[in-house]
Amino acid sequence: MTQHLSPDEIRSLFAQAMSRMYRDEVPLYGTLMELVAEVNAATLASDAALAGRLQRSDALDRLDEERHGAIRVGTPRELATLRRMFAVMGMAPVGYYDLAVAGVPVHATAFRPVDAASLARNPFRVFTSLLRLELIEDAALRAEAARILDAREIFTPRALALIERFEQAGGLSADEAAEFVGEALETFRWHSEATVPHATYQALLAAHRLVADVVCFRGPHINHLTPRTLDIDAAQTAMQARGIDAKAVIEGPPRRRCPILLRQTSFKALQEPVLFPSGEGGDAGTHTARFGEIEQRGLALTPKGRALYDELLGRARAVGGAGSTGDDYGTRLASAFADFPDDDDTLRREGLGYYRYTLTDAGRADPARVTGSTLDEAIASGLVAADPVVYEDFLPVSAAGIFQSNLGGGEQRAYAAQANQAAFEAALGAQVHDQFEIYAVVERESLAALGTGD
Ligand code: OOG
Ligand code: NI
Repeated sequence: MTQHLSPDEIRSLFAQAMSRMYRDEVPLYGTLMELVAEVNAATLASDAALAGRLQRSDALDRLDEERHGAIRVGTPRELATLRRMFAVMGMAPVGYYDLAVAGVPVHATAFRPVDAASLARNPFRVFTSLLRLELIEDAALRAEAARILDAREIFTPRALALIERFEQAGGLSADEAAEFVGEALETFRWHSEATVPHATYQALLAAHRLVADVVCFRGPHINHLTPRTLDIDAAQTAMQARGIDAKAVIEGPPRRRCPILLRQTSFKALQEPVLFPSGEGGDAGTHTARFGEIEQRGLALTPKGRALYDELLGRARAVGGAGSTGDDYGTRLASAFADFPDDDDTLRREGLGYYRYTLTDAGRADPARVTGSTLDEAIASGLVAADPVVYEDFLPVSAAGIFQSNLGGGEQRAYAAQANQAAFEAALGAQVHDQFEIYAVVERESLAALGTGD
């Protein structure tokens, strides 16, 4: 019997290979990685409590490896095959994100590891959007886009063969895995030659800039890779100090003592040279799609906490109808979020966030006292530590902000279309996991392992 490499191992190899490729393609991403590593080292050195918490929740070792990427595909077949490709790397679709409400004609999911051990090993995630062709108004253009997409193949024959091999054999050997990583990478590579004449590109660009990005190239080039910082405000300042053209506003919640969910900022997409296959020797132009992003992750919220987050964010964005723009946005955001508790004890006891419980040294030394205490008593007397479960997913409003700031145009539009999770799952060929259930399991299992009296 051949030894199979674990999907976690394959994911790590793939994430490393992807990071190397993107650093070569977009050198500014390398700069961003250096900057984030410096900020993280400084933050850890000055915050022993944070370092201890990350250590307890297995998050310290993974920190330098941690990042997410994003791609956009055009057809159900492409999405369904990606699902099978990501399964080789232990990544499953989690969550449904409707971006049409925010004026971007896609819906999406995040492929990521699901169980705690795999997340601790390497939480690499890929935000994956599917174009909603039906939202292109012009019927002739819509048909042309569909024809172009149907004619392309974004996977190498060898990648497809190795996916089948994985499905049949239940795994890949180390050699097969290495080959798979190289072949899979081809799907995410940038191609500076468009597959359509400049005029077609322009027509699709006019329908929506994102449509041109999805339809006019050989594959769904990775459009950003995002390292995780422990202090996004410091990283944002460092970005500006290095003259990087950062987005004006950090998406997500304001700075808090107890970070919640996800805060993100990015540098603007680059204008890159593209050759269009028209006339003799092609026709030179540019395309704007690829950028860099950094993020800070915090507490995963329960449905109750998330509802409060959505309400407060809505309040901050509604004032003056300015969305996340406008000079006073930071002030509006901070004042709206004054109503969100900002200490772990309250967040935990009000059921706003998920926590992972572990015995402290004192707790391990005195099991009888643990058994004789309720959870709250055990925490109060230092027998049990409650650490925030880290949010591993994305936020639709933030994602829309990231999309908008990186499409290279100032356009704002809205689609009347409804969210359509059923259509997305039909295209995917599977149902997406419910993120809340995943966090709840982590919390429940940690509680069960504790042995407190309640
Ligand atoms: C995806 C944007 C969403 C995030 O971090 O919220 C995203 C895209 O631009 O394709 O990556
Ligand atoms: Ni992103």
